[in-house]
Amino acid sequence: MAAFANTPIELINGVYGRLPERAALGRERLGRPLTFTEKVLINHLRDPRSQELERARSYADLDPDRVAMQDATAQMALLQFMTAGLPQVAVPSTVHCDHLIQARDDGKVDLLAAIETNAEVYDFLETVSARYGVGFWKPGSGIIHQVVLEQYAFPGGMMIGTDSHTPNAGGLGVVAIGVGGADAVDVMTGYPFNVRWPKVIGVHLIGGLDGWAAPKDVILKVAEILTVKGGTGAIIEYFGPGASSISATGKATICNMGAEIGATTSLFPYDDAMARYLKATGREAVADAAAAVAADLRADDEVLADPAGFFDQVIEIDLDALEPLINGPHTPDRARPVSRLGDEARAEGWPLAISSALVGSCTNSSYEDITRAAAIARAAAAAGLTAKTPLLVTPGSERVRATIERDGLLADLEAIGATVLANACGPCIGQWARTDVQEGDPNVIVTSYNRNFPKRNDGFASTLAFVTSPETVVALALAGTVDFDPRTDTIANDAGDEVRLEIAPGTELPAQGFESGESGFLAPPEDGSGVEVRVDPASDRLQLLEPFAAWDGNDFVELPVLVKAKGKCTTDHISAAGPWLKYRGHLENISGNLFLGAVNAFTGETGVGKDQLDGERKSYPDIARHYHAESVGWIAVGDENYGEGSSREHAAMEPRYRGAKAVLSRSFARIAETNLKKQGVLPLTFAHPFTYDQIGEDDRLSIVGLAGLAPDTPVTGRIHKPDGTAIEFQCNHSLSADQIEWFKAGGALNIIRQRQGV
Ligand code: MIC
Ligand code: SF4
Repeated sequence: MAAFANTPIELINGVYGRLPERAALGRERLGRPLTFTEKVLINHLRDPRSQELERARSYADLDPDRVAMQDATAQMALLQFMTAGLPQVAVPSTVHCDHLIQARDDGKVDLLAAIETNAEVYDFLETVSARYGVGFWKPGSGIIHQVVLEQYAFPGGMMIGTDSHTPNAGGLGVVAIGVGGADAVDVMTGYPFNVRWPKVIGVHLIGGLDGWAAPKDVILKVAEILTVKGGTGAIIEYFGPGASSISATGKATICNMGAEIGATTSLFPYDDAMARYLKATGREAVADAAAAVAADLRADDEVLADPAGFFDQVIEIDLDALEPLINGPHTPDRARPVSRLGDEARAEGWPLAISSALVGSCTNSSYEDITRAAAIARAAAAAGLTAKTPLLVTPGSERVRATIERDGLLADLEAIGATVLANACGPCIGQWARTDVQEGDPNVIVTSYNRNFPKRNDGFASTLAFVTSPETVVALALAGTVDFDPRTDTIANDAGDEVRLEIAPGTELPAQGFESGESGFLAPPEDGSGVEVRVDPASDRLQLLEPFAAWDGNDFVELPVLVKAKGKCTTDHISAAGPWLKYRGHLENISGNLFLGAVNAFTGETGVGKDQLDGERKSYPDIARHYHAESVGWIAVGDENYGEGSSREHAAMEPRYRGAKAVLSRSFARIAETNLKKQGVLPLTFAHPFTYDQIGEDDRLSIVGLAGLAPDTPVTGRIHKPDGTAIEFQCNHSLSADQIEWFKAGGALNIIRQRQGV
């Protein structure tokens, strides 16, 4: 498969060529007009005539146009692909090196250090990409989602990416879904992508953003309304006059953070803002091709006229009335207007002083974002202000970096004291060599990122992180305190004058066009079969994978509970990032972090439980290692929305590797649930949420009747108390008939291997 630095127009023409006919087929089959979401999905169905299309029930087989992988997840995805026996990937695919660069000094120095520290991993990713026909974006080229938006996304396209913020491309009208590596392997091996046919939530935007309100505030508001699990099983489709008033990159911000409400993805219909962005990024032909099928790159008129009749839920947001918001700490749906944070902080006993302010991440690092942030900085500097806290800025891509440098915007930010970091994830994923505070120091950071789970940015549980727009981050950095409303409050300069900050409309696109910066793309050779892929058996960062064993046909009987997690158990709690990112290609070593962040429901401790084999209290990874060595299977118990957050399949592969048989929870986040299924671990939800409360530390759990496991049929479990009594309970599962086969085979990859004859 040839891989290019952009999506060939022939591929796009192919998608558009069949779009009107497929949309007509969809209308005929469903007997009604279609949402935009449905048109894109129907246009990518493997079997559009007979695929069942019941929202929130049917599992659909889809053929995405491309696969994107970032370096921290690509390692496991490609290690799995290597065992599937294919000579080349079957669908255009790319790898993007963005997660492994640690922020320490500044962009240039940090990039060079990362190239040295991660040489083995980058070398593996580069050679494995060359070998199997995958395009490779070098470290420094940018964050996967910005690069995808600039180079590959096209309205009406469909893609999957091994990162939960893949929906960023919805800003250009793509159905872009975040997945675990095993899903990517399906598509790269020519099998369809299997996902539940979604519900569709419509968000009607009216009015226009003004003053300090930014696209980020739209999604912070939606997160407040829907909460971290309200989007589960749904695609969020934006529409209305307010939608077309937002730039393509602003739309991308909104779609990006749809991951925080559990949505399968989010998207906007095609409009002039998208056409302008396509043209500014050198894709005039794509804009022209899209214009020719524009009627099918949005919902049908009947849907727009009566949204409530066609969407499962409709939310209306008046952009004129939107106030700048700031969400946190610990969860991205805890919203309040920035004007109220000071009072809340006082009431909660949170520090008012800000210890660091950070602009960037895949969510908010576009040219327009930086123009708004830089304009505030420029006016503030002219009025004699500088930032009162460290201000760290990560450009989203090399293209954005080179352009903002040329246009003097970096200089504006530096003039108030900002440090420009590498074009990478950096502190957003704990790649932050922070020395100004230590564990235990209560401190507040404000970021324009998307997630704010405990320990995520700097590894410290005592850091409280709030997410907001880049412009509010800069304002708060200048004020140095969260007790500041940028719309009304003033800041004293050195001369003692009270300065009111100015907010100006951003510049959507650079007047002089984008600079390309240093090219970061490496195309694979036409024939990569001779390329040697290096994995040193002695490496502590990379390890070839062994297939997992098939299910032995037995019920799970009286298994210990490794962990019963209380409250949030995100993928950051299950498999932390930060310092652990270095083991993302080594299943055994990364299993050293298993459940280190989980809060023990029996004791309230973090990361520590009781080993049922020897009665000792140890860290969860140590207990799991012990059970594994003794071949004792085990079960994990979770609370609501288990596995929220990232797509990292390590959160499923590590338990699988260490002998987990099932995860029982009150509810699951979509990607985490699929990842467990893919790896052969049963995700089960309690039929009665109180069952969770009945499980004690020394209890054993059985799951019985597995030979009869069938779709839509509950499963029976038993809690065995130490006194010999037992409580029976019911669980539900969402496995389809095909997914039950994954379980029986010991994981979906084993089925691909069997079919490939390896
Ligand atoms: C994240 O934002 O949590 C990450 C790091 O980008 C993850 C992927 C990973 O863990 O590698 C995600 O969002 O999927
Ligand atoms: Fe990277 Fe952060 Fe975006 Fe994840 S959310 S892809 S870590 S910038």
